[in-house]
Amino acid sequence: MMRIDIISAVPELMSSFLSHSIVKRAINNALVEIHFHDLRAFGIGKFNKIDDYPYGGESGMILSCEPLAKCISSLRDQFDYDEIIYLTPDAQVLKQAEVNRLSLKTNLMMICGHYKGIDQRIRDEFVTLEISIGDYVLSGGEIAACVLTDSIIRLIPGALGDEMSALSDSFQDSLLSYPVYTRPKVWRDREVPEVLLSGDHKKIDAWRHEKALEKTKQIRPDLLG
Ligand code: 6GU
Repeated sequence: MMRIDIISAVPELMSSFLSHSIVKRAINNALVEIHFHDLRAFGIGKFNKIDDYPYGGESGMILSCEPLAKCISSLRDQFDYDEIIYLTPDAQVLKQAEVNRLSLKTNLMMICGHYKGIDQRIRDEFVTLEISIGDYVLSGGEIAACVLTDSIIRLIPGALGDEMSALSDSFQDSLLSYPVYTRPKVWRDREVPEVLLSGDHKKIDAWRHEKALEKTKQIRPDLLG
């Protein structure tokens, strides 16, 4: 069973997203546990303060060391983490290969920061892996933690159900997905490609590979190296 602990100042942003669909089934089938930890509970003083102004000036607030350290330490005392992950735009961009690797782990911790970040010393002291989900800026790490969690959990054996397979996903073989069709055969004069109706699975596989290659060349040539 995998365990994911997510630290955030706004955990309620994630609980709804991570209690539906494939993630919900994985939780119900005891494949994974997700635990949210409200950083505010580790805040300092009468107002449970968790952030402060950056040294050197600049706008925005930075998550302070002590509340994060207390929260991370309390978890680390109880569980042996394979990775302590900080979600941040100033990091390596997440790729499917890394998701595949993380899906084999047992205990993962994820830390969500304000978009201006967390004190560097927390990164130096605790974080073992830093991940960005793309070259754009979000207002916090929570959406990124949902993205990472979803992408990992759907790969746990049993999460997808027998009728689905992650092996045919876009990116799993460095190609974008081929086009797919369902009934009816003709819709607004647009026909389903003949080959898909042929029943010839060798021909269908070849067609799909060709289409995937074509699409990848056109819109993501960087994936072909
Ligand atoms: Cl992980 N966090 C934030 N705040 N923005 C991002 C991101 C993460 N990844 C891409 N943009």
